[in-house]
Amino acid sequence: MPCVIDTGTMAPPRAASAWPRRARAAVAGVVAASVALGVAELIAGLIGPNSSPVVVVGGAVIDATPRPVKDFAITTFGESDKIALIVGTLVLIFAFALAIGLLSLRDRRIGIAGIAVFGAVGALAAVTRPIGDILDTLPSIVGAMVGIVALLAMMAQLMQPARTSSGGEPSDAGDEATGQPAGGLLDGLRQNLVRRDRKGTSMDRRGFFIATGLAAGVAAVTGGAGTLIQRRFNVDDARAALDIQTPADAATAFPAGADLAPDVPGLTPLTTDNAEFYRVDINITVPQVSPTDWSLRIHGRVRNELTFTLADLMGRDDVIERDITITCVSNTVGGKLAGSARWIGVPLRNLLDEAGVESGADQVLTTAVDGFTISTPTEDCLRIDNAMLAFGMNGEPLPPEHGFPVRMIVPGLYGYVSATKWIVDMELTTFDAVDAYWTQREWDQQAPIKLASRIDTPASVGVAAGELMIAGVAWAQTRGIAKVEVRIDRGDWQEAELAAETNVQMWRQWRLPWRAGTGQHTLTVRATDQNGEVQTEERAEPFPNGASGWHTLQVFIQ
Ligand SMILES: Nc1nc2c(c(=O)[nH]1)N[C@H]1C(S)=C(S)[C@@H](COP(=O)(O)O)O[C@H]1N2
Ligand SMILES: [Mo]
Repeated sequence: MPCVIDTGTMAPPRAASAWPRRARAAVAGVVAASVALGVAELIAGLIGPNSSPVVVVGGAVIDATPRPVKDFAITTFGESDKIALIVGTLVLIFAFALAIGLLSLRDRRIGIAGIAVFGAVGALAAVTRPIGDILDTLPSIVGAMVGIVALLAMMAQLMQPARTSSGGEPSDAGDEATGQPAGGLLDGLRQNLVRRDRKGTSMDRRGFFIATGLAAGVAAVTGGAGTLIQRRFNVDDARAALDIQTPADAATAFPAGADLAPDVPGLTPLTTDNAEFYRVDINITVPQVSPTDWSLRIHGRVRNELTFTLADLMGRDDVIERDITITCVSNTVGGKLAGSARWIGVPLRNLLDEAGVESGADQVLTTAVDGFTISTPTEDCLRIDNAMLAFGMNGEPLPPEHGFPVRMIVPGLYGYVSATKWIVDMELTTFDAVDAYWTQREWDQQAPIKLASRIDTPASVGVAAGELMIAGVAWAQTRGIAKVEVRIDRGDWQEAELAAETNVQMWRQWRLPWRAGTGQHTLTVRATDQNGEVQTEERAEPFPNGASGWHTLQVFIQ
């Protein structure tokens, strides 16, 4: 490139405050991209939030991300992984837009092509989403078209032909001042650009700033209006209007001593608040499913195809309420991707019995509105007590981010093979016939939750010596926890006190008093389930069927 000198720094002092032409071109690129995104949001507001280019491109990126990168994102950003993705996508878009602006200085066709590519990527991502259709390409296409118009309008102001031919534009003087040869492509431009009088220059600059300001205004208004209109898809009000009753077959009251958290600061509460519950799914925005439009079809290898509305499910007389812990397979040793709630729903076994599962249909394939699929062994759906289609969570309708209006819960199986949120379809099929979302990506077909224990307290740093409590939770779903042991430094295993048991499908808290001396200590925990299985020390990463190993914590006591 012939023109690599930063005119802003090389120019004489008087020009230092002025906007160099290239800076303005870069701004034009970024503003044009903002116009494209804003207009696209507005149209997505008319069509549906799943057509927003940021959402569809982000979704496509999530789907295409190789597993190690995804694991890295989950472990690095945790539940902020989606925010990280959006920020990352926007940074990329604006870097691209900046380059488009600069290249438009050479040739406007590059700018046009650049924004067109930008629109094409959005349109392609939109149609190839699992739930995408051709209409979903509109926001990207129209957004890109308006973005191109905006870019051309701004560039036209930036490249006003000369009015007179005396003097040079201060902000462009740097190129000349440094004696850089005006290279090939830029020759024509420079003839137009650098030879102007002061008056013409300031007028041109004013024209550019007016055009850019107008475009930025269009971006803000369309983007803002789009975001507002998209709120009409929001189901918060419809959700608030639903009344979730405690069913006759309610969860049993917790026995005394089941929840040690009130007495042990830092210990995970027995029941996780809905607002605190971990969230893992493939979506950038939370799917909004209208409870009145919702229905679930049970079909495939069944004798009776059935369809249920939410009212059908809520009105049944076999509704149950149960305390169940659910866990993500991506949870690392000692990780927080687990939570316990009081779920209300209809036993899966009853629904499948009514549908009449044909023999040989070994897989229940469920599909959600986000296009996500989960395969669950039919046998587990029938055999595991309290496997259910849930519509209530801790006395409320399911929160939108946890699958409103209906999700599946199967105690003892990792979420990706059991916990379909926003479920709309249930097909009885075979494992030979189809793979679900994560099994297509090589995670195991069968994924029972592994025996696990975690130390929640004390904290690693900032704790003073004295009488402390080591405490945490352990889970061995459907088998139950029999024992938790803690090892302090190289000492013997000491048996911790277990909280009273609620049920074998829920985690169990434990605690061990510790007279802590100053210095560095290593705490290790292991659990034993009610079948006598001792938690393995052998370390395994989450892929392909869940992490294992003892949770070890280094604490520094002051
Ligand atoms: N529709 C849908 N359901 C889904 C997922 C998803 O991406 N989409 N993720 C699954 C995974 S991997 C887990 S661990 C659980 C998490 O449920 P939670 O977010 O309510 O904790 O939801 C499961 N159900
Ligand atoms: Mo998960």
